[in-house]
Amino acid sequence: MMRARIVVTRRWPADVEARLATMADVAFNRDDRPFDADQVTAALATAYILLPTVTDRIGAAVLGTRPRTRLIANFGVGVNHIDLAAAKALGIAVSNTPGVLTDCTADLAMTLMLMAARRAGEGERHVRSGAWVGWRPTHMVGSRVTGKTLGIIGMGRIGQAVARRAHAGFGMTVLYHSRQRLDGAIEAALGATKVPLANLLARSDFVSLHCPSTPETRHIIDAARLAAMRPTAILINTARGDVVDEAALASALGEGRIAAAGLDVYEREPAIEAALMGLENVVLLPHLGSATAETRTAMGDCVLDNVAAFLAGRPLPNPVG
Ligand code: 8YV
Repeated sequence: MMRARIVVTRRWPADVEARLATMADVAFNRDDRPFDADQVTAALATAYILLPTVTDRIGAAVLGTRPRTRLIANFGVGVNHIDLAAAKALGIAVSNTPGVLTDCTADLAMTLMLMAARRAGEGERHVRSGAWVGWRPTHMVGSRVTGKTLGIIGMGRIGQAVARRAHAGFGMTVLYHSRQRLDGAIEAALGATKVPLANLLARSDFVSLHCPSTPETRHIIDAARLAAMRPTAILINTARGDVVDEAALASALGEGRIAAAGLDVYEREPAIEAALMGLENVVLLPHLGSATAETRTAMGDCVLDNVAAFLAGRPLPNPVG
């Protein structure tokens, strides 16, 4: 019997790759080099199922080549790199991996908040440079996190997980901006209040982004919204790079119009706005939100669940679009 052909675009945890290999005829990407547009097109032409990640651009151009692929099961929750409308028009199903990376991404948002407020990256660079001459009362003074006000933009699973940590662990006041209002009991448990975006920006000591990247959220933090933030405020982005106007952020940080930022994602990954690279008041991480051994295995297993359901003709556990 012919087994379904599956193409995996990047290396995955070895145990998950081994499980996948028992399910179908799989082409793995052993050297882990990112696919270019031609390779994505070729994969779509031959694979019954494609297993991509955020590093693959599956836009209208490659989908316009009339692919043989019937399922795109994404390794990751964000699907802004896939043209969902074009896939739908071609009858290609799409799935993602929600839920399994919520806690790790929320942990990383807290990491960035603490690092940016307490100048941890700058401090580490200082020690390693050999410039540290010892303790003094005025050295590398940051700002307190405990008890401050956190504004969350996008109050889905990850936004709520950040709110839980901030409220229960750090006694923070939580404001949020979201399309939908949370259930009153959830709001009470998280100590969270829904407010208009302008109000959130004016009141928050920390602003953390947890919305998906869509045409509506693109540059939701732009020059005007940065100007509406407090001069002492800190911006955190673990969502997608293009929800922030990176050039405007670099100007605001460089001119001290906001105090600091912590970024895990960028508009043109892996490229980063040159002006950000020289600034001490920004923490720059290489898209580590879901990067724990436990979560990467869980993400892989979640993709496999969707593949197994598809091959068995059952509904996808995590359909998108
Ligand atoms: C993933 C992410 O590692 O799942 C997401 O949306 O941003 C990351 O945590 C990456 O996207 C894998 O495709």
